[in-house]
Formats: sequence, structure tokens, C-alpha cells
Amino acid sequence: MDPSEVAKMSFEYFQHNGVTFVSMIHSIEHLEWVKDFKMDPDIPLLVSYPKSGTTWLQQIISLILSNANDTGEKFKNLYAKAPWIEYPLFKTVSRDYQLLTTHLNYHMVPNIVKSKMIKIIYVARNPKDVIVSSYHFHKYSRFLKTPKDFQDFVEQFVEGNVFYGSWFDHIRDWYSHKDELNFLFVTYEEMQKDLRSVIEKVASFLNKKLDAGTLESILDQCTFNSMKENPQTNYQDVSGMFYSDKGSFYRKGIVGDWKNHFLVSQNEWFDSIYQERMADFPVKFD
Ligand code: PPS
Repeated sequence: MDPSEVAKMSFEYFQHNGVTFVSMIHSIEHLEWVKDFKMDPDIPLLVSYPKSGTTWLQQIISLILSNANDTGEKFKNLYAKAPWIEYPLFKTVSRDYQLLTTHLNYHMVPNIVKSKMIKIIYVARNPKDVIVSSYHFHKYSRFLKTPKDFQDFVEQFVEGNVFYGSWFDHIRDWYSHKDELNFLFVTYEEMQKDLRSVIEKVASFLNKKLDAGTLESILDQCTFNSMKENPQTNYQDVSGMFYSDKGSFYRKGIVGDWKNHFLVSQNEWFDSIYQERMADFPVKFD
């Protein structure tokens, strides 16, 4: 599909296996096809709930795997470098990728992923910042329902009535299977705090040695501003999918923007829900 056509199309949300998807970019037929997709064991899989740092890690991992040198014609944009397996478009992309990406829940990924054969990098983010980022993304995207207001969006998020369903189920399911998988867990917050260490940790997981120059080059190409300016990473070639006057994909790129959005009462309510559902979850977000 020509992305500029997207603006003219309508979309609907639909449920599949208890998760919310969007008719414009997903189909049940393809979601079923994904389950039997034979992944190449040499290709790692990046997994995330939307708005958790996916794009940042797509860029980091692609640069690690190419020794910071993937600027050639072959890799035009992040979609070509690290396609999402759950988009029907995936069947048509060139197999030149070095990395695959998914926002799917554990129970919907290719069967081969549920073994130690595939290296999985899971990135998570403080759910309050995910909510804020996602709220703005829903307003900015032509293929997602524009939220009524922030309060309504928080409620929809808690219920899992948003793009890709429940954040709580996503992280809990993946994390509960981590010992059966070849699994590296990183957070957006640790990337913000010490990106160098995260790059080194990811490189080591992927068995890649980075010399000092390569590491510096990756750091340089992964800053918020350089990704925002880089046509390979800034989604300018699919600008028809977004309302350019209603935001930007590279919005703020910070930790803690939730403090500028949550009222005290909303924050207390969300904390109580979090406590109910995640009290036993071992990872604590900043
Ligand atoms: S998506 O649509 O699910 O692929 O979105 P995702 O990439 O997971 O998340 C988008 C948020 O990540 C921020 N981002 C970055 N932050 C810091 N540094 C870099 N390089 C970077 N790249 C992307 C992006 O700005 C979105 O967060 P918000 O809070 O909305 O700014």
C-alpha cells in the first residue's frame, strides 16, 4: 500500500486472541500466518509494547550488527532494517534485514521464538510514560482513534482497549517466560541513564565486539536529535500516516513526562491499579 493512500482510508479496531488490532495495518489472516513463520535463528527479535523505545533500539541494534555502517542504499529506513513481523506488508519486504521487530504478545509470536533458538531483546518503559507517549501518538496517527481526553485514554489503557492491548499482560507474559527463552531485558530508563552500558550489554548479548570508534559512532547516531533529523529513522517517507500538524513521532524523548500529564488523583488511581496487578513483578520502574 502506498502510505500516502492511508490518509484517505478508514480503519476499525478488531479483537484477535483478546488483543486489540487495527484493520488498516493488521489482518487476522496475517496474524495467524505469523505463528508458523520460520524465523532464521541468526536473526534476533526486538520485542516491545508500543511507545517503549522500539525505534531507539531498532537503530541501536541495526548499528551494532552493521558495525555502525548501515547507511548504504540497501537500508533505506527502519522498516527495511528491522521490519515488524505482524504487518501484512512483511511478506513483501526484502529479506535483507538483520533484525526483526514485534509488538505482539508472547502467545501470538512464531512458535520458534518460544525456544532458546532466537535471541530476544525486550524493551520496557515506565507505563505512565508509555501512556503519555501513546496518548500523543493516538492523536498524531491517522490509523488510531483520537482519544476523547487524557482521563479517558488512561482508562482505555488500563482496560487494554488500545492498540496492542494490555500493557500489563504484555510485560507479565513475556517476563514470566524469560527463563525458557534466550532473553535480554532492557528499559527505556536505563537507556536514558547510561546508553553506553546498554549498547555494550546488547552487543555482548549478540556476540558482537565493538571497538571504541564504532561505539562512539553508534552513540552519535542514536541521540534523539540525530534520529529525529535522519531520514532513515524519522518516518518522513510515511508521513501520510500521520497528522503532521498534531505532533511528531520524536516528541520529547525523556523520562518522567507523565508528571506533566497526570493529575494527582489520576496518579493515585493508576498507582493503586499498578499495585493490584504488578505488586509481585520483580522489575521496578523509576
Ligand atoms: S513505536 O511507535 O511503538 O515504535 O514507538 P517507540 O519507538 O517504541 O517509542 C517512541 C518513543 O521513544 C522515543 N524515542 C527516543 N527517546 C530518546 N532517544 C531516542 N533516540 C529516541 N527515539 C525514540 C520517542 O520520542 C517516543 O517517546 P515520547 O515520550 O513520545 O517522546
